[in-house]
Parts: sequence; C-alpha cells; structure tokens
Amino acid sequence: MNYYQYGYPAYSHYRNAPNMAYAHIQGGPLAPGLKGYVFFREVQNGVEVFAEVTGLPSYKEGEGDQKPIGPHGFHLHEKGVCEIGEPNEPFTSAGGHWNPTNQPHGNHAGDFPVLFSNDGYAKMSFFTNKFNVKDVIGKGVIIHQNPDDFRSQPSGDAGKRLACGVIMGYGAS
Ligand SMILES: [Cu+2]
Repeated sequence: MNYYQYGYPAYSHYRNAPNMAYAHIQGGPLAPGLKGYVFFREVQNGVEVFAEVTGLPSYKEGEGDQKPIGPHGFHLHEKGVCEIGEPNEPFTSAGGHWNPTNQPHGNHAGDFPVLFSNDGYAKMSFFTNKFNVKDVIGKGVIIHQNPDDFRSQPSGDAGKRLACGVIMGYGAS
C-alpha cells in the first residue's frame, strides 16, 4: 500500500503559501527507510503544520522497562543540524528541544502531537500559535522512537531519534 501523496492535492495550498517553510525528513540508522516532509504555513493568528512521512517502524507494545515503539514523539529541536554521529544514538547534533520561552516540556513552542503510524505511514496537520514561520527556519525536526509522555523533563522520555530534518525557508520573509 502506498499512501504517500505529498505534492497533490494535500500539499498544494502549502506550497503556494507566501510565508512558508519546510523540512525534508530523512531517517537515520535506526529507521533507514523513514522519509517525508513537514510544512509550516502562516494562517490567521498562527501557523498550520502539516507532516507526512513513510517508513515508520511497526508498533511494538511496551514490556517491563522497554517503552513502546510508537506513537512517535515529534518535536522541534534547537539546532538544524542532522549529523548521524553515534549510530546507536543518532542525531544528537540537533541539540535539545527548541524552547524559546523557557517553558516546561509539554508546553515548549516546538512540542508537537505524536505521529501515529498506519503500517509505517503518518499524515497529520495541526495548528499552533506558539511561533511564527520565520522563527523556525534553521531549527531541526526530530521524530523519536517512543511516545512522548508530555511530562518527563526535559524531553518527554521519547527515546532515540529515528529521523531528522532541517527547516528551510521557502518564500518566507
Ligand atoms: Cu525531540
């Protein structure tokens, strides 16, 4: 099954928005087939974020102190640097959570809803008023192996970093 359809029609209104940014998401050694996009476009009073990825790992129930695999923690991180680094602990290059207003985790500007996999495919859009499009250009997007509990500090206990993307401006002023 191939649900992956970024481009048309779902993306057309993002691509044509005057103030938008996007990140191309690429999986690291823990999820080499993971890829996709995240788009950010200015809407009234905030930003609409649209994500579409394929190649997420299969869901695995948590057992004992093993956390479940999926749904996947999804955040903006402070550095737009996607170097694999240590293959067993990839993408530490992206730094910690982007947290410009010094909030607890759960209310960071870049705390996103978790990504739900459907046989590896996820598509989601949501609204946030916690940043403007231009604020996030140059930041990193990270998809984690485990769910975000939106409580553990400083990063929701979301586990290893499966994929990373750098947010690029695209017509953003
Ligand atoms: Cu994160």
